[in-house]
Amino acid sequence: MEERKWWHTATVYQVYPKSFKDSNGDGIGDLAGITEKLDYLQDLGITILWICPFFRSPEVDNGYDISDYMDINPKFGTMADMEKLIEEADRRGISIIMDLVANHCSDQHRWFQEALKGKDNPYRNYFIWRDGKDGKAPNDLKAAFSLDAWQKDEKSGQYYFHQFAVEQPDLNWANPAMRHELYDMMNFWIGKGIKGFRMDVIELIGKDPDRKITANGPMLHPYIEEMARETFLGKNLFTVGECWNANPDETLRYTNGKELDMVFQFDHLVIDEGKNKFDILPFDFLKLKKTFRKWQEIFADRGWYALVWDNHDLARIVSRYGNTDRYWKESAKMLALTLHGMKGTPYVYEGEEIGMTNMDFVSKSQLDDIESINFLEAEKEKGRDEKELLRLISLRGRDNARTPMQWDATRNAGFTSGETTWLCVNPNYRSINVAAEESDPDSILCFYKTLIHMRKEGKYSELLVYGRFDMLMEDDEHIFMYTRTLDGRRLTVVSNWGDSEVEAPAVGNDDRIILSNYRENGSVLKPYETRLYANC
Ligand code: TEU
Ligand code: CA
Repeated sequence: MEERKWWHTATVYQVYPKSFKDSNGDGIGDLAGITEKLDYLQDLGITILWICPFFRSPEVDNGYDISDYMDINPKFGTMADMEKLIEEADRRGISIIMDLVANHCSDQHRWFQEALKGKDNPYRNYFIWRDGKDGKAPNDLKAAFSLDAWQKDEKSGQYYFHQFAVEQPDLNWANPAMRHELYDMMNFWIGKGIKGFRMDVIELIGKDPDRKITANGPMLHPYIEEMARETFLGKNLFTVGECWNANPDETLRYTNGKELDMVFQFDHLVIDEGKNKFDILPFDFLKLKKTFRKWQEIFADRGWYALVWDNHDLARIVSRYGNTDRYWKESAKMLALTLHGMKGTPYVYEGEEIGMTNMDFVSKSQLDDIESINFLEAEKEKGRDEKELLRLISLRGRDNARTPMQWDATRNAGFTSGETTWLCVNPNYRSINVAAEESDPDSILCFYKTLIHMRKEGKYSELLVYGRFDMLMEDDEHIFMYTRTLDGRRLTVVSNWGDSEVEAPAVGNDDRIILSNYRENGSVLKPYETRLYANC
């Protein structure tokens, strides 16, 4: 039996502070807004709250470009607001984990401003500088939110390395002074009562740009081990790393006890991606199942898995793998049970629990995200049609996840008392909102609540948390079916992933349905029907 950890029974809720709840009417979500909604989160049953960056930032990448790690973005409030939030969350049994952006900072950070002063500045070596080659960048590495990963500094003539926007210079992890300053910062937050970290693109910190190695670099694990020892290890905190390129070996290394508790990997969320996220391929259901089976098996008895559909970088899952035309509610619940029935720690991204959908962006002025805007501009230059590009952005752009949380049917979805919001509210808030779903026992929200509580406590908790996973009917084109077993007790999840009826597969004689998205369950599975059976 695996060693038990306090977070094994937890479901994590992710908040994007700019979009969750505005407390002062300026149209921007804030920390006091999160505090206002803690009762809602407690009622939902979540026990870990991951809050995206709330630090000082010029917001080129909405807070993932940090200019002061130990200060609060004034738009979000003050340090006193943060302290209050931590305390109030703690009172409700909710542990707050913060986003650690350790691969890069903002070009407005004091370290970078100092570094720009010249080659002799003590902070120069906090970043990665190289001379150009024949008047060009040192090599052809590319960045995520701009073309080249090297940016020339006219004053010194040297280039600095950045894997994201030009305004997000990469930190130089080879410099121990820089590393220890980051550790001090982490310990500062641990001292404030933070219970752990979600580590942004942590897989990139071991980079070796001269050899064109970015993810999974040679020094990656030594750095993480050192960071763990210097900060969170042995303090009963919770850590999760963001690792787009994690393979099984890497992942087991991350979770070997000396590094992180778990990592996010996204294989099941890129199966319909071609060259990049806006190059959309047909959805391959069999590949999806195979991917889940593979990762569930890897973590069968070591390490731990993060179960995730949605986050602030992804389009809304019900719009992607569900069906928002005719089976919005059914498919949202089906997706929820399919994921939450598996082994690992489930993550719920704000609004996922009420079935929030993608937005239909029809003009560039509605967009905020640097990734989408840069994509739109670059592709337009190549002669592509703006309408078509906006269609792709509406399907996959990050702003889909960032439209304000839909609390009720009043103006601006009850997100703000103000007239305007920093990003448009999805017009479907009149029907899709928390208030409507709270008063409806058949809602997506209530379904999520049931799943979260079932994992946390009660009769099926242990089975859901520790039960062995076995995929069934892996070659079936419509049905996602698996069992979780422990000491002869068994749960079976059966989901129909299509909009037509299919024959319901046979289950064990003692199995009875304990949860479903249809009131009546017969010998066929209705469109998007999902069932949870138990033999105990
Ligand atoms: O995202 C990691 C990352 O690699 C992104 O480029 C991701 O691939 C992209 O958003 C998918 O469309 C993290 C954060 O989650 C993201 O919000 C930040 O913009 C990024 O790091 C830079 O800090
Ligand atoms: Ca505000």
